[in-house]
Amino acid sequence: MFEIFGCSMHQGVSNDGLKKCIDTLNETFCELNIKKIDEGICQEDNLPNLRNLNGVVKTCQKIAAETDRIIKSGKTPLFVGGDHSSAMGTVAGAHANSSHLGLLWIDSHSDINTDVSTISGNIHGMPVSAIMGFGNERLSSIYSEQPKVLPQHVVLFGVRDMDPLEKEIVERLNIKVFTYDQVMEIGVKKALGQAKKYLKGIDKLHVSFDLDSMNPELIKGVTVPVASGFDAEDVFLMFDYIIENFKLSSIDVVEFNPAYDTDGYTAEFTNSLLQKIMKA
Ligand SMILES: [Mn+2]
Repeated sequence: MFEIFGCSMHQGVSNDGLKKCIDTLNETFCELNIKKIDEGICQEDNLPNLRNLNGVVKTCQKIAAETDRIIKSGKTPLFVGGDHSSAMGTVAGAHANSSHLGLLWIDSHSDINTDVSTISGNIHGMPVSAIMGFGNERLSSIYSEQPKVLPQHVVLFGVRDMDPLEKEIVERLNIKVFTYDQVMEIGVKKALGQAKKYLKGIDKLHVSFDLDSMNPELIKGVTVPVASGFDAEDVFLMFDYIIENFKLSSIDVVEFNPAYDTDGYTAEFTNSLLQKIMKA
């Protein structure tokens, strides 16, 4: 059984539109009733390569504690966000309850920058490195000092935009990548079947779904859109397969930005995806 909660995290990309993501969903779809965790706001050191570091760390600690609590109560956390830096919190909470946690990162970006490779300084581009124990120590030691997921237990799924330095990190760590084109060529189900085989060493899976993995012509309410991407049918198929075939630890559905959701479809889609997961 899933327990839904969320955070309108925006400090990982400094975009004010994200601040309203949970309120917008709760007001538009009362039945969702997403329990809201407030962002932790801190005095900042104003590091250009780690923007809002203190606030991001403080917020992720809160998200991790709530994720941990939900799992220990026997339920499966379903987290709604907010910028993708929040996944450092959910994955840390999941790691506290799993000895070989796997990570399926469904995203148009690889989000694997570090404080050294970053161009923007936005922490929402760094969670995958931090989760594996690389990059800034404050980020990699959220909730526990241990790495949360081993590089060989990470799958990047649907990627179509990687910075050159991110490519270097992916190659150096030998991270498994399914680009969007590869997924479309072999089909969503077959690609996930290969991912499952690849992840044979894990005990539980954390799924982190970024709405920008989808086509921005359809899903306009995201902060960093990339041309092309999954449609609604692809994503529903994906979650059918995931729920049926993996032992799930926890799920994120993130990066809903109401400020860019000009036709309201991104909110509507997010609601139907969350409803579908909760009914599973
Ligand atoms: Mn992302």
